[in-house]
Amino acid sequence: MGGCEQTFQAHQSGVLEKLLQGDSAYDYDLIVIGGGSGGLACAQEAAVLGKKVMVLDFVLPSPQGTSWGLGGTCVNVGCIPKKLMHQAALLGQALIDSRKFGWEYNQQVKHNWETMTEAIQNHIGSLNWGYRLSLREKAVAYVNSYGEFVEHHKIKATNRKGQETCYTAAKFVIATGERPRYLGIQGDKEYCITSDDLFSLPYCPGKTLVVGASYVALECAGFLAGLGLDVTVMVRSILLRGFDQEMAEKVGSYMEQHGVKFLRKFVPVMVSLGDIWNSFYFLFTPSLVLLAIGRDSCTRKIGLEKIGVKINEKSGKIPVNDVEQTNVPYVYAIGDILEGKLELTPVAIQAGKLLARRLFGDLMSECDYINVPTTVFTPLEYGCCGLSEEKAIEVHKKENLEVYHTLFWPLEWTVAGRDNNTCYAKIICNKFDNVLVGFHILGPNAGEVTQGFAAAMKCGLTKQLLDDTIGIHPTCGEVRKDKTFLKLTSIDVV
Ligand code: FAD
Ligand code: NA7
Repeated sequence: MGGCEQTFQAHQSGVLEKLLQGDSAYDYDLIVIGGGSGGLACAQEAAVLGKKVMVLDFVLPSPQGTSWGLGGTCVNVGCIPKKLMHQAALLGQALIDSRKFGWEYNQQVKHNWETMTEAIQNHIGSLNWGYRLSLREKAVAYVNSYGEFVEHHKIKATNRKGQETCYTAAKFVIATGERPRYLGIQGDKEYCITSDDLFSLPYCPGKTLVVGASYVALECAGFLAGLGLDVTVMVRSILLRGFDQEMAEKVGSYMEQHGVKFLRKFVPVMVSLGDIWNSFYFLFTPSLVLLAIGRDSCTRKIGLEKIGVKINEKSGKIPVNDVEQTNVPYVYAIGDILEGKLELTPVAIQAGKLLARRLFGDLMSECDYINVPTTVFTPLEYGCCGLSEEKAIEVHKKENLEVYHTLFWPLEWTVAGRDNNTCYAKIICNKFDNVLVGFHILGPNAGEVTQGFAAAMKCGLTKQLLDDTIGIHPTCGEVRKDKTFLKLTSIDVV
């Protein structure tokens, strides 16, 4: 229909032959580019469903030369080492508390960075190995090469030695994640490190300047200070952009009370050996500068323009529809590179698994990106699910909302003599149906507490149901009769 010219062209380019032969004309049913949280979940699920699958994973070394094994950001330079270092800092606090609980010890207590880092890196090594094993067991072909589209349905894989091999597939999933951004000022790549380097740093960083004020910056600043280091955070504007600002300020003030310094409304303009000049041109001399100023999507050097996959030119993110499909129908995308979605490991995993089941199984359900819980592992942990107060007001309007809050003192902190009137929980409800649209908690084990609330919110938790729920005593998650959430009114001073 419509003339034969395009048919001749399709014949000449080989497309027609492939169309007639069906998917069997390709080397693989599915090639996944990126073996991180999302990519591995998707590849393994597709293989379990009987498909021939390949995963390409390649780590370009950081400007400081750091690289790592299979598993992506979370396992190697994200959630896992970060939470373990947070735990190391919490143990330091527990040691202090322990004396109040009767523990007596004479030895001088000090922290050994090298011992911690080696133990964490060994654990990561075992996880890398586990992933390789798991791929082998499921017959997923793993290729440690950099993938780049060269033409429709065809990818070039370049290994460490520069050897190139091409592979074809019926479908592709892009799961290439993000890498830390640099400032683009003199000396930044030479003298600064990022989270990509911190967790395997072979020496104790000493006096540290953290540039940036989002969760990666505050978490790193928090555990470094918890390990006894002199830490300053350079903040351009606000803390924890995107999170509830009342909670963000409380996170910051707890850190400040516990030894972290904040340089507000500053940006660095130049870094020279050991020194950093900021926007007011005074000199700061830390032993280490850690940049945590955001992350760039790895989408600009993978040949997307060759096959016509659209990206947001400004952010580098890939827009997809509700089934994670890009504008090129056989190419899908998941994880941190998605436009407008949450950058979290469980989100990438869920999206990857469901995508494979929709493509190759009989499942139809889509990934639900609403009410995804998360936790910021700062010294005072902050867990949340649903909307921040600012976002709730934007979406539902202030007059349609009711906000309840409570301060609490964890039992474990009482005998230890730790801060009273610091741990805090807040819920934001729709005035008309009483449904919770936001849950926020600051306190120990905030992640564990928030997970349960997230399940309840998925079931449509209301304030009434929360009041009717009997708590587990004594915990931070309970909603006790004497500590029930109070309505936040304009006369409340929090
Ligand atoms: P990634 O896990 O980043 O995987 C992408 C992989 O693709 C990488 O291995 C990369 O090297 C590879 N790759 C890139 N380009 C190519 C190519 N062309 N060819 C072959 N391979 C390629 N999330 C949480 O849920 N909880 C946390 O506590 C948490 N903490 C974090 C702490 C830090 C410091 C950071 C940086 C992130 C944290 N995250 C956390 C976020 C989480 O790590 C990411 O959301 C998650 O890893 C995203 O998974 P992904 O599959 O999209 O990409
Ligand atoms: P984010 O969430 O993108 O935040 C970046 C932070 O760095 C934020 O506080 C910015 O301040 C600050 N920033 C950005 N550029 C600069 C410059 N030039 N100078 C000083 N400060 C700057 O980044 P994260 O690394 O914390 O996290 C990104 C993702 O990685 C996250 O979603 C996780 O999935 C893991 P601002 O508020 O813009 O003034």
